[in-house]
Amino acid sequence: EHAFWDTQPVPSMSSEYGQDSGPLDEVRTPEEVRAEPYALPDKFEWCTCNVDDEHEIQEIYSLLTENYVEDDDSMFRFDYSIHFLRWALKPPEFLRSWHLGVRVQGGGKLVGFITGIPAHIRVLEKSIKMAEINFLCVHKRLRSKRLAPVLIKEITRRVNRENIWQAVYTAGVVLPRPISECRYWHRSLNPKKLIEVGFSHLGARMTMARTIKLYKVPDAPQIAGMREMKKEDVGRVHRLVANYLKKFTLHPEFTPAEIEHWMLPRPGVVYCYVRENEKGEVTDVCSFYSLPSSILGHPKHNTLRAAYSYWNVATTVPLQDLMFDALILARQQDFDVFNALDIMENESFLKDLKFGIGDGYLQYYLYNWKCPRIEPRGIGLVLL
Ligand code: MYA
Ligand code: JJ1
Repeated sequence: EHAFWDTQPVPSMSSEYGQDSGPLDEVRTPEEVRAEPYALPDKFEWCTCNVDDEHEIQEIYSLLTENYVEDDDSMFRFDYSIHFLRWALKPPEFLRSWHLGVRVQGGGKLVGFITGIPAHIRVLEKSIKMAEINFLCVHKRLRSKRLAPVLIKEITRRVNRENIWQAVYTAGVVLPRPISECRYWHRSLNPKKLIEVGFSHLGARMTMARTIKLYKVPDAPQIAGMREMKKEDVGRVHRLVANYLKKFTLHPEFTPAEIEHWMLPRPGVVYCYVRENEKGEVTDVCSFYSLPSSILGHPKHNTLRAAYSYWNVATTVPLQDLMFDALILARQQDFDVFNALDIMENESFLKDLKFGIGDGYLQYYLYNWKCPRIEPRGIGLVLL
């Protein structure tokens, strides 16, 4: 059933979710990890990608734009921008050797990719230095040739050489074995376009005019004092976010440098707004990132502009009011849809703010760590 995953330190699908936590593998030291890269099939070679190199980032962008994640009906494919990829792959303390590519031998075409970035992750009562694994991709023409297991083993080796033994990752597919199964919800901001491209459908007994009215939002934020986050806010946003995330069973533990990296606004990449009160205190923060999708084979529209809910903390207003402003700000920035998972406290606003449930799932996984199942509301981690 799972020729590869059955060899890995992950619980099997048939095992029970227990109450105990801890590593699944024998504890080792970096010196015990093989020093040589895993063997690739003939005609392929490993490369370490330099995302600062214009040509190399363009190759990564093309591989992903043409071959990365699609929805179940192959109508949309993620189209991470070059600026986004650099942001996602260069947080504080990132390692170049964890930006792993597979090329056709002789420095040829990039046909495979996988990445890791370092993060401190707390799960239940334990804080663990982990790798966050993302952007696993094999070119469509090379699918089902067992290249993915080699990419996963080689990134594991490179992570282990740094004395890191656990990883966290998400996927749309079910593998051995999810710690949590989450759902995507979608809030239409541009319903006419969403319907035209087949992202959503006109509801029963609904006209286009009624639908547009249903999803209309004000032109400007409704909460007094909302403004873009700036560099001087980093310390205060760090305290707000780091303290808030503690309430979730699974969450990252951010340093101020990481908050600056992940939350300071970057045009076209990440958007972050704070509420500053009369006393000059930052009391609330909301953020979202830009992840467009290519619209496959549509005569009129090429790109779906999607905003994804990121880190949100409300202390002086209901979370629902803060997220209503997030919708308004996303509409201002010309996004077509605002997406959120049913994680953290999102269930408290999804229905009232007219989000509808999507057809996509997001499974959360830990590598080499056994732990109890976690409900979506216990997940305090968003991976890009
Ligand atoms: S999730 C996004 C994944 N990418 C895509 O979905 C993009 C489009 N698809 C593709 O590019 C390919 O279909 C991929 C598989 C590359 C996904 N995660 O080479 P194969 C298993 C893990 O013949 P291909 C993200 O980026 C599959 O069950 N395993 O298949 C997080 C089978 O194993 P088994 C997956 O279709 C990634 C084997 O691969 C996934 O040509 C986290 C078949 O290999 C998947 N999404 O290529 C990776 N899909 O026989 C794990 C299929 O056992 C990280 N498979 O069922 C683990 C932690 C590592 C670091 C540890 C450090 C301590
Ligand atoms: O975007 C997704 N689904 C959309 C489009 C569905 C098109 C047909 N398959 C969807 N639309 C309905 C929205 C509607 C809006 C008005 C109110 C009612 C609802 O459901 C889905 C998520 O739902 N996206 C995907 O399937 C993409 C892949 C998701 C897995 C991502 C894995 C990433 C791994 C990276 O680590």
